[in-house]
Amino acid sequence: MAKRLLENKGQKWEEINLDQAPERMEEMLERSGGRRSVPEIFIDGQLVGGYDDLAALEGEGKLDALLGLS
Ligand SMILES: N[C@@H](CCC(=O)N[C@@H](CS)C(=O)NCC(=O)O)C(=O)O
Repeated sequence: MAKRLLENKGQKWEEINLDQAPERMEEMLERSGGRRSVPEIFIDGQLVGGYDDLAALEGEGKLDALLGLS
């Protein structure tokens, strides 16, 4: 759902799949402040959170600005 939302906004992203790159789990925990659920979404290196956080930003009309679209 996160990918669909970002795709609909014409965004590209780097996806790190922890199933394929388990060695990056520690990095994710550091960058997410210990959050273990996936996805953890970052925009310009800043933690947004999971899909629900991304969708909340969209609902509040704040996502486009974060993405540099407005
Ligand atoms: N609130 C999060 C929930 C994400 C979530 O529940 N992800 C599941 C996989 S689909 C997960 O990581 N479960 C393992 C865990 O919570 O440690 C979101 O909207 O992204």
